[in-house]
Amino acid sequence: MTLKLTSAGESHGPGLVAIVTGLPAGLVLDQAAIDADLARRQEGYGRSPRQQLEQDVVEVLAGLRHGRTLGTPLALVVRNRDHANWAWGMSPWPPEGEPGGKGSKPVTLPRPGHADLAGSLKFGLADARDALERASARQTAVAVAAGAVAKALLGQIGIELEGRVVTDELEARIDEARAERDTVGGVVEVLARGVPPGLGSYASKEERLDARLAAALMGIQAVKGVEIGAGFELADRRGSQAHDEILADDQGALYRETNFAGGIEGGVSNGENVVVRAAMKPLPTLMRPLRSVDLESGEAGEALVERSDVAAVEALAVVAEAAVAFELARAAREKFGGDAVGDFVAAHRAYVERIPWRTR
Ligand code: EPS
Repeated sequence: MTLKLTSAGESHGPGLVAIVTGLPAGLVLDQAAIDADLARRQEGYGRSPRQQLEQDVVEVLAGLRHGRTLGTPLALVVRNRDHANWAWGMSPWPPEGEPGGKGSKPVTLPRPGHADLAGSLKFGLADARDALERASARQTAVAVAAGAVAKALLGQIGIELEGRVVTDELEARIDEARAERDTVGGVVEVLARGVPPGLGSYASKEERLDARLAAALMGIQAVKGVEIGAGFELADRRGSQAHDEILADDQGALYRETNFAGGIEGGVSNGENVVVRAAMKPLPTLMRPLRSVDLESGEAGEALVERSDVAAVEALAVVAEAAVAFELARAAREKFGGDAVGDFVAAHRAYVERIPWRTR
């Protein structure tokens, strides 16, 4: 039993789609809670005017009846309001004749740092818009909706998540960058409480929880670095200062006083809070563009300039939270199984009752 997310959708196309398979039946989903996460993702400082245009809401097309999952594929849609402004340029079936409108002019000056060049070369595209539209972080809207579903499932077994920005004085950095027509990145952290020991496995690299969380975070647009627990800092410490001593309370429950491991040892959760960080590079659409080469003419030029964010670090905190939630939910489905949510919860309870662990 595993959880899977498949998504589709372009930034300025009609909408974004996600299909989540492997959910148990009977899980109560609250549309308002999903929409609240979609709104959180849009709220951050430094976002593009696009965020005033979009007021993301989830539509459920399948897999839910009377607010409860059916144990069948759950189909989610988040529509792109901005599509109306790009209709011809992004229409799947443009009208007869020469297509016109916003987005129809080919993009031939790739932005360093975006998928424009690599995507054009890979797929043999004459118009980099065919690459950048899917590569866009707009896709994270529907990933956040799927993450909210995963959080509902995790909530059933007492796991809670919190994503936050780590970078200090972000707003001031954003203001400075905006004034200089530049962009900034930053670091976010996700903390998961109540994760029982035993999620993930060292049996293979694909099963390691740390590898899976790293892949989930690296899979988010603009993420260039991931660390678990004390991460890179551990490389400079002595072993005696880097590992978390194992202690038992008077009930015999095991605990740690430190959590340098970020809740994962040997690729398996150890019962402490799971703590992961992701570093986001500065966004690649610059109002004062970097040098580029026109892929049509071969002439030197300046990269594409179009409406974009100055920073999306606060959004990343929400997106990373969703990604970690989905991966933890996937690992929990593998461990506790169950066709009905009650079976899943009962398997978790039976397990945690027989191990010497107390919820953090
Ligand atoms: C993005 C470019 C911007 C961002 C977009 C990601 O879009 P636009 O060019 O339409 O202003 O706003 O992110 C979103 C739309 C979103 O909802 O997060 C990019 O190139 O990756």
